[in-house]
Amino acid sequence: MQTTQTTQTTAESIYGNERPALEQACAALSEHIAAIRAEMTAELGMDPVEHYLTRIKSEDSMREKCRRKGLPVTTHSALHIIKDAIGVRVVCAFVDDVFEICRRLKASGQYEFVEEKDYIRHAKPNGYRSYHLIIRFQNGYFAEIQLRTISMDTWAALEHHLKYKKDVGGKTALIVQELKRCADELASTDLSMQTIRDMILEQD
Ligand code: 0O2
Repeated sequence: MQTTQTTQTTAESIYGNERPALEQACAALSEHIAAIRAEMTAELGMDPVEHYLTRIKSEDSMREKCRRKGLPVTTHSALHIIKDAIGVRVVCAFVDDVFEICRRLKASGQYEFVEEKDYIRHAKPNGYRSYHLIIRFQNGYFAEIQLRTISMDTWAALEHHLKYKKDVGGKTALIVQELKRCADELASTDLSMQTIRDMILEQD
């Protein structure tokens, strides 16, 4: 075991004394996304972001994730092995804006891009769609950025809610199948909405 790792007691923060620095990194990322949003709003004549959220993963969720991954429940695991202590979710009206925000984040050269998961072009088998980026800040902290459309976000929220409803009896297979169908229909609507937006922009 590395000597730098400290075992946390439940009374201590799993983030140890690094929480203020973590919050600073989260705020800096949030400001960067706000700046990209402002740039694109000026260029497009409309705000590409419907809403966005930032969070530091809660103490309980982080501890639970360490255990689930078979990691010691330490500050080192939380900040340097698990990569979503900082989480940002950017929700756009149109799918092209998701990819454009992603492109601008990369072009900024401010972060190392550690991992990228395109669940938009390659949806999960259950229908989940979203674009995930894991970035590393210069100070070594990681953040997960999830970018998605309103439709994708609505589906994910509903699916998350249903996942924790325990008593679905023998209907599980039907629910899974119906959720997948809804995800595919929403994806098709996203494409139609994008086409309509493109037609409107061509008029300008
Ligand atoms: P929370 O509370 O949202 O942070 P890992 O992060 O390594 O444990 P994985 O599967 O490699 O897991 O990462 P992935 O696929 O990038 O997913 C990470 C996050 O995406 C999840 O975070 C969810 O927020 C979201 N997500 C992924 N798949 C689904 C899905 O099928 N349905 C919904 N509703 N959300 C999903 P956490 O840590 O689970 O939770």
